[in-house]
Amino acid sequence: METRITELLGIRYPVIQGGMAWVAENNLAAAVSAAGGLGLIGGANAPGEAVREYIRKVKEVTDKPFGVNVMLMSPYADEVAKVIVEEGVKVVTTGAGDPEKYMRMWKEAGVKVMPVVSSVALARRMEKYGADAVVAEGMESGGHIGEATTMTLVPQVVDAVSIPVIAAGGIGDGRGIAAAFMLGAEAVQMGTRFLVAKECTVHQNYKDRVIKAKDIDSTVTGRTHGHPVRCLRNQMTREYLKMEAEGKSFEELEYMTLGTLRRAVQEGDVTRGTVMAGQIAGMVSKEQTCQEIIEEIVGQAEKLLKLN
Ligand code: TUI
Repeated sequence: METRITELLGIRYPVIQGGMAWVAENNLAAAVSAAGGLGLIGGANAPGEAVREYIRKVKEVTDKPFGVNVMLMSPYADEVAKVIVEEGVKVVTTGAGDPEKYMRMWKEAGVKVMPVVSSVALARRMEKYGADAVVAEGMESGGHIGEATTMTLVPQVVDAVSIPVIAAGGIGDGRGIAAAFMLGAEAVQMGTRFLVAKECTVHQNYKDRVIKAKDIDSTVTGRTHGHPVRCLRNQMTREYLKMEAEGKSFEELEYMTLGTLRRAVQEGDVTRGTVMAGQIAGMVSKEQTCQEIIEEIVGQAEKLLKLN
């Protein structure tokens, strides 16, 4: 399954791990990279020095390529963007915004830049600014999402740009990879399937909730305020959606969700915490190592694509 992406990044398999906030720390990133994919450290809302520590820990255990995801709504995005250059990180992905202001600095430092986009317009703009690839993410994904589905977004982005496209959102096994390749993608990014990886240090309650989830167990909060976030239904989402329907302000709703992702990820409060996960949660049935996950899904995809 060699593509322009495996060549660009120097990885064995065209599988990239999502840079999930609070979840994608050094253990998961190192394990995905060691298994031949591209592991990502999720910068999320962490300060630059915390991300530096994660980067150093990954470097200690693997010499395989790995990357960092910069969450552009973070108050620390500037710091994290600089730490990436200082630490010689080879690959960066960005999310939840337009990374234009950092592109020159990263390109000059030789960092491969792969912004996550949820529209053709942003994909085009990213190509113009010198992006090496784009991750086209459909609204099947967990966390902060756009409007288009993966099935519709990926081929439209593929037609609009010449740089390689990585498909994300709703991909959980080899069938998803094969489908994404049929749409013109040259790699996939997966988050939810790696959430339950053995090396992923998210609280066991969070993993169990994902494993238990059915096809329609996720919902989207924040649509009315332009900050849609996909997460699994629980007491938290019910209260949020009720308040949203009552017309509560963005500030009030933001205040209500403050710290709730951390509460779910670290404390295992899957009732009142925010359990971000994608629509494929219903397909995730067991914990596996990153190597087992990657080898299983790549094997399935190769068979479907008749590559061996
Ligand atoms: O970034 C993500 N997913 C995320 S970030 C995140 S952290 C968070 N925590 C609490 C509340 C909210 C977020 C959790 N999940 N995915 C990549 C992604 N980026 N999806 C969509 C976009 C996106 C959306 C709009 C990228 C750019 C954009 O517009 C930028 C512009 O100026 O046009």
